[in-house]
Amino acid sequence: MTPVITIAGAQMGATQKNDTRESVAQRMQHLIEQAAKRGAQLIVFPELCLTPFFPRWYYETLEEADQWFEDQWPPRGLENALQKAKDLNIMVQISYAEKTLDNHRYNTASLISSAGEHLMKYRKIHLPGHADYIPERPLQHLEKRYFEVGNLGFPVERFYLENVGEFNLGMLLCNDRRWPEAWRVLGLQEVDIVLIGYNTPVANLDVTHHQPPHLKVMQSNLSVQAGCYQNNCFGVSVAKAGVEDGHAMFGSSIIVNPFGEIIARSSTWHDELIIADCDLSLCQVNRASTFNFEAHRRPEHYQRIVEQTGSIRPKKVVQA
Ligand code: CDT
Repeated sequence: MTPVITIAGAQMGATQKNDTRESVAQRMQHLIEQAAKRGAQLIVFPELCLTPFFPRWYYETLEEADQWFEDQWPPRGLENALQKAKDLNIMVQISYAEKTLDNHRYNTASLISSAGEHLMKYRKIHLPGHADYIPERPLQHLEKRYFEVGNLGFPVERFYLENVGEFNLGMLLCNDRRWPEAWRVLGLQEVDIVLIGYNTPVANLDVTHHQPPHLKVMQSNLSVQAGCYQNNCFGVSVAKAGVEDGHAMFGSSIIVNPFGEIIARSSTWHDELIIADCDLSLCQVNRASTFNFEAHRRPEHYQRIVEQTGSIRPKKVVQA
């Protein structure tokens, strides 16, 4: 058996504040149908794929933002799209704002089997931005206000697919992709495929230094390419793109192989599929050489990674 899995990244164009859930679900269903037609066995949707990226809006109370949260499974309005995925025998990953029965709120991704069962959940750990309204900022990024830090760690689960065999799968959400620690925790569980949904604005949020859009795309790609190369895995990094209620997001969805190469990329700011045949045997190449963790890692020298959060400058100044 050749261990090849065909994976589709379903980039989504903008979703406006007034778009209905029905219209979003129809777009997702269309992407599922197209992906299945093109032979995909797994389709990956962006972060917060059911709604606009609402953390850019300030609500005084958490309850006012509840309109953007899902408190049932499957999420409201997705029944037909998920039934279609089941009929077409394709696994689906969706991401959404989750409100639990005991009132906790998370930025969450769920993996659904081709038989329609909920297989696996990840709750975003690296929440960017701030918790309070900051008047000087031209653009708010209030993920720290609306979400709690994920409480599930970075899980990797082992799955079996006929015609593919066994593979190990993990998930990250948006800002997580920029943190090597997150990738390494997945890599240490021998992850073969990392699914990543994101929403990244084109606008420069760092008020002290202008970073043009091309640089921001480069940094996003660099993070995923390095994560895949250094951890011997495929990465499927899928954006919400386009201008959402006046705010542009850069899109640029990619699929990356374990050598760090981009093997598929989007070229629009609209709903668009990117597809790649991912040969999982490639994950073994550097696992047996450069990145054979057992042979080469030196965890006795990595204490700072887990003992320290912020950086600490050396105390002594030496005349250079
Ligand atoms: N959604 C998300 O995590 N976006 C961030 C932008 C952060 S700007 C404060 C990202 O890392 O792409």
